[in-house]
Amino acid sequence: MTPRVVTLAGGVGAAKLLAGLVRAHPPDDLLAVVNTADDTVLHGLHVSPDLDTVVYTLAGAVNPDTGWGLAGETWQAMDALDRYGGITWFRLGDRDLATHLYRTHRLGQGADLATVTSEIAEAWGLELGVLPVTNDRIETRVTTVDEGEIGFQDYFVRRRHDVPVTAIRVAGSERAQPAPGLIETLASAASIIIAPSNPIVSIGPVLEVPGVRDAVAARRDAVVAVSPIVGGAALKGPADRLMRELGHECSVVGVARLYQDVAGTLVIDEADAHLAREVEATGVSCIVAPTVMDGVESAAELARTVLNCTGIKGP
Ligand code: FO1
Repeated sequence: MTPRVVTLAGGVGAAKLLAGLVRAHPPDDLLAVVNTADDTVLHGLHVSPDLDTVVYTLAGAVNPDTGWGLAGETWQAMDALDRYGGITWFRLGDRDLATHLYRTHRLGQGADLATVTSEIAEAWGLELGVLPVTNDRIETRVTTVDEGEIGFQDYFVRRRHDVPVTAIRVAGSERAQPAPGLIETLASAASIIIAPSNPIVSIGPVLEVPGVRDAVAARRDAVVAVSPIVGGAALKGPADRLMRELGHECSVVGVARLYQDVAGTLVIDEADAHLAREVEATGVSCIVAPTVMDGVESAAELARTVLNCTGIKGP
């Protein structure tokens, strides 16, 4: 059955909202379309951080302190790698490694990323659909003031996203194909949610896959975005700094401007209630609601708010 509620997702913020959505709506009617431009190849292994954050979070297995990787992890492989001076700044836990070993093995057998992702999601007992936005390799490349253009994980992890950025591009996006069935699913969706992920490096690459932005824009009245910016700041990660460094206003109004062609409604936190009229002035309807998810109950509450915006009544 084609899922009626489609969520465009990045990593941690999206995973939290999805954990609420599966409590507010039948999971088999939900599809998460996930950014893969954070993906990287390390130690010859294909790592898909946003896909894994979504799967691990919805499986209740994610490291709750970081929002990525597995809870209760051990680091024997990383410690052993230090002996050789191998790459250990990107922390791959011993059980997390199994995911990358399996994914790399299956891709090597010729399976596409969507197939492998559904195998991994099913192995973790997930009922909702988890789909990479494309099976093709796309890669966020970040131009920093001191190193020039580097990979996303070099920026985000090795440099701790603590270096000014002058440009962002998604290598490979121009020739990437949307994942099989994605365009049709967007066309027939009752509700499309843009999760509170980084608009520049998480949602941006999803929309940049040819055909996706137009397919979402065509359904603008059914599209509800949740602002990842609260009180002028990101709750986690560099979204606020990246918006400023790339010339966008770092506020819910700036988010509305980024999404105004694809989202008919933007949900903002009560902390930004005073900006609701300015959001509406961009042509995007504005809903004020608690958007800070400090647990699955608040996430489910936000999910119900979002679903109600598009006329989908929860069970
Ligand atoms: N983020 C970090 O800040 N440090 C890490 O060592 C790290 C390792 C890592 C391993 C697997 C994985 O799936 C994600 C990992 N992340 C790490 C998060 C990753 O950088 C994500 O891309 C960000 O969370 C942005 O989505």
